[in-house]
Amino acid sequence: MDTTTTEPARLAGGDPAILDEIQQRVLWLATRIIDAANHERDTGDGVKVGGHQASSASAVTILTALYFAYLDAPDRVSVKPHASPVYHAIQYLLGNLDRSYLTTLRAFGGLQSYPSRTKDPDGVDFSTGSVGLGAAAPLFAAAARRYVDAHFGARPHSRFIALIGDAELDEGNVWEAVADPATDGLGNVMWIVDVNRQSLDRVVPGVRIAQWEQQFSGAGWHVVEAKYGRRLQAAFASPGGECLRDWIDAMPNEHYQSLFGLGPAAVRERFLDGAPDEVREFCAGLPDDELATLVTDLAGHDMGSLLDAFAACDAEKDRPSVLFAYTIKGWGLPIAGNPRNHSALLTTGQIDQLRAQLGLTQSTEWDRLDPMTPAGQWAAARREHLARPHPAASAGAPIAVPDSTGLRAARPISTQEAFGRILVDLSRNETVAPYLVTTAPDVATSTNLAGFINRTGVFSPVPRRAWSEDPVLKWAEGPDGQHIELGISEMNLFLLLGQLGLAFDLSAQPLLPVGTVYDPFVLRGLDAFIYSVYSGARFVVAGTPSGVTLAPEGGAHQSTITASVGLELPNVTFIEPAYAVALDWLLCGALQSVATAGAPAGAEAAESGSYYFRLTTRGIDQQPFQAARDRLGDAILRRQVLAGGYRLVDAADAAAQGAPPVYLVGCGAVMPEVLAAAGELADEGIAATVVDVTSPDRLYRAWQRTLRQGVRTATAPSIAGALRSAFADRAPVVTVHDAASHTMSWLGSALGVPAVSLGVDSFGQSGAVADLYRAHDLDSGSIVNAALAALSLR
Ligand SMILES: Cc1ncc(C[n+]2csc(CCOP(=O)(O)OP(=O)(O)O)c2C)c(N)n1
Ligand SMILES: [Mg+2]
Repeated sequence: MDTTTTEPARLAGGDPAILDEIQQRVLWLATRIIDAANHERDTGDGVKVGGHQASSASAVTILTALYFAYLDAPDRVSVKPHASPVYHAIQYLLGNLDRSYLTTLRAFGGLQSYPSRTKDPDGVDFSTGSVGLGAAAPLFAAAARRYVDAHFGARPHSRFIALIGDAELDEGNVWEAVADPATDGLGNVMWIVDVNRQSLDRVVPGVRIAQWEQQFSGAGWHVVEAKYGRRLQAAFASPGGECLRDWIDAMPNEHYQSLFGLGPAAVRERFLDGAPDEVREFCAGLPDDELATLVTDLAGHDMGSLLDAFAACDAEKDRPSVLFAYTIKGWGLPIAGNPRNHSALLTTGQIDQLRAQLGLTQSTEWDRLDPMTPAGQWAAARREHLARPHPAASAGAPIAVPDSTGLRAARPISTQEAFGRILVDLSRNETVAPYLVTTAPDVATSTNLAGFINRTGVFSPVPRRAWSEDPVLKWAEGPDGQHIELGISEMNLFLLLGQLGLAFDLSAQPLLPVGTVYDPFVLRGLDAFIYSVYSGARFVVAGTPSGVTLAPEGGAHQSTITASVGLELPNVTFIEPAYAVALDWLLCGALQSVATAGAPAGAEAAESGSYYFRLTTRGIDQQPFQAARDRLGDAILRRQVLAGGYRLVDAADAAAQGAPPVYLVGCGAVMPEVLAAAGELADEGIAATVVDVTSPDRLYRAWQRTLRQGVRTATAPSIAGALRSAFADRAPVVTVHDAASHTMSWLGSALGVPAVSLGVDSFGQSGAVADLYRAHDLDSGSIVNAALAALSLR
């Protein structure tokens, strides 16, 4: 393990005194931004505003060193969630944030509590908030960059940096990311751990830190420590000083941490509590205040030590680096080191004192650094150094994705199989193929990506020899490969998809990322899924196989609530087609939308998010879809399929002749049972129209749009167009879905008719499809009974 040197700091052009002046101002502004949010804004609701002065303070030196002495324009940084005020203070001092924002932390339309790519005004590289994810995001962004460089030519060199809290290392997703071979060897990655030895509730036990360092080393990372500041290092090196290091190293974090809240005399007493005689002797010659300053001199607040450590990380070219920078939570503030300081706020009196201490007044407190001073000039120089072109300026013309691949499906086929065939077809399309990149957490073959992989190969930064010939799967690995294989981590899947889906911005290269995952395990990666789409990433994910239709696999592998998740997740369009050609149209449409990522306003697709396809392995007869095609024609049918639903069987004639009408509304794999039920009902003189819902999400959104429009303008809402074209008349509905019945139960309200919703509301078990459908009332007999029930509710 490396330890930073005691050599004089190399400040990359920044003068130590200037950098210190700047960091004092950063500390002030970050602290005051939170203070103003809490003490000067009347929200009128009595809810505490909050903000994290102590967490921010511990990161001030590190972030000042990064932005004012280290970063280059192409570098990208993830800032730990609770240091967002520090980030904004720095952007303000660099001239990238208007002064008016400084009093808007946590206000509507103002600075977000945690750094947000999509909501903050000052160019956040990575959103953070859910701890652990902000650490992994730059690592996967670097993996995405490596892929882009290999396929499209090298971009300007970027370093991908994460500043993370020490307690973030408790999150499992961090270790999943570190351990995956897809992130191996990324020498342009540096994680900086803000080791303030405190989490939210407690002082982090010292043993954790040693263990974390070993885990990084074991995963092949370069580990650096910036632990002791130069004062302490000098003391250690002085005659008799070695015992001081031993004593501090041996001291439990809880003991060390308790020093910060004390006055100088009390620090001596606490520090020497239990100390060996030689330590007492060494300290005897030091006055109290000097001793207190000395023993709390940590390298994470020593600019020179930090810059040396950054340089040590830079020097390591072929593996990621992690720097453990020891800091003080609440550094420079009266709440320093207090174990309960996570949410503590300075009082107005303490703020007044800090302001005066820094030589500021109420009329100068929000000022930028005076441009006539060396610090002001340095900030201006750094602003220029860090300026980068707007991403749209570097993006080329959007990728031209066709409306369909012309997929033919004569025999029964499942949506999963069709999905594989569509991707293979697109891999033959010269305008689309270069941009397609697939990824999966060890389920590529079982989710039908094998055909695509056979054509495009597996990505590896260097060619790898295949040792066994497989007649079915050609697992050729090299820099041209277009499938990125991950270990079994659904968090990694969604983090990588997210970063591939942000390559249009972070690597100036739009891609068409497509991921696959067993549908039940979408939930295993859900926080990363949410993270990625909240960040504005654009990708397609297929959850397959899904539902109890995966009958023999039993309850542990059968998804139920994923359709609701897909429907409800913002920035995601949820799609669950039953038929192969519908999937073809929908998947091409989704990729067309993803392809517009980063396009200038106006050229963007109507939906500016990601796509979640829920698919199955149940082969179903395609003839009914062909009949609908013949009846409606491709132009109309395609429009309705894309809008969310169409009439697969139209019983309007029977209804016109007096048969009582009912709608059987199916989604996905259950369509054969729905069609059979319609047939049985027709035999009993009931006009059962079958609607195939291809996207409950799009129908729901269309409905909500008209409702909200009505609410906002205080006018009577109309029925949404997408619903009107699928449901021509008012008639009771039965919804049938291999997913929680709740997913489509709103249709009754949307149409203003009685509704009976069939779906899977309990855990499944192993069996045949027919067994499972019977057990969950998805068989045709149950659907018929549900239709009769719905008719009786009229
Ligand atoms: C996934 C997740 N769980 C819980 C939280 C609540 N939380 C916010 S900060 C924090 C402690 C963080 O400690 P650390 O990472 O050491 O940050 P610092 O000491 O720098 O504030 C917790 C538990 C969160 N933001 N995200
Ligand atoms: Mg901490």
